[in-house]
Amino acid sequence: MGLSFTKLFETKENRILMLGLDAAGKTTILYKLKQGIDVDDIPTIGFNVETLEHKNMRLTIWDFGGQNVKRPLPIYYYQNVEGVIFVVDSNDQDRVVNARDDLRMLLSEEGLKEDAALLVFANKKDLPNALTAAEIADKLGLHSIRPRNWFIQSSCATSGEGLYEGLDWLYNNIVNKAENL
Ligand code: G3D
Ligand code: MG
Repeated sequence: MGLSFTKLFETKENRILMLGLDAAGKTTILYKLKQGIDVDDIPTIGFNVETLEHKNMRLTIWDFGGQNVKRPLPIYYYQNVEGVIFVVDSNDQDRVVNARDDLRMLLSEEGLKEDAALLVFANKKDLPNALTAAEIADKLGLHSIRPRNWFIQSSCATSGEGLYEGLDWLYNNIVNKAENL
């Protein structure tokens, strides 16, 4: 049973939303994962969308411009979303509180499935004032958002460090869910 579901799952397109404050590193993450190169000059006007393959899983990642979080996305963007990647600039200590507010708003979206996984990238860990992943988790209040599955991974989008660890977690989470159907 599990196996056949895995097979089904593997051919399925998994819809992932990537959100976070402006300049957190979303677009850098998307194109680092997509092409393995640094992209300095792809501005996000509206959104960027790319499909990537990770361990037989096809992820379609929607990267929305930071300011859009304040203006909720139309409900259809949340439908059939298997996972949300929320990107935080760990070095921007002043705005972690804004990130927390946006995350709360996002998680209360009616269109978002209860069991959609939440992966947080505590990004820009290379910068001198970067908070640790544990500190970011506390400031975002992640411990109080159960029962949703969440995971926080520190990352450096420019070097790519941590990005695949995060995707591995997302992969395991989505596969396990498909197997337990
Ligand atoms: P956004 O799409 O979330 O708005 P971007 O953010 O991906 O456009 O990134 C904003 C800026 O942060 C970019 O710098 C980008 O290179 C930088 N950045 C992204 N991730 C990291 C990281 O992990 N470490 C460091 N040091 N910088 C990062 P510019 O100068 O192009 O605005
Ligand atoms: Mg962007």
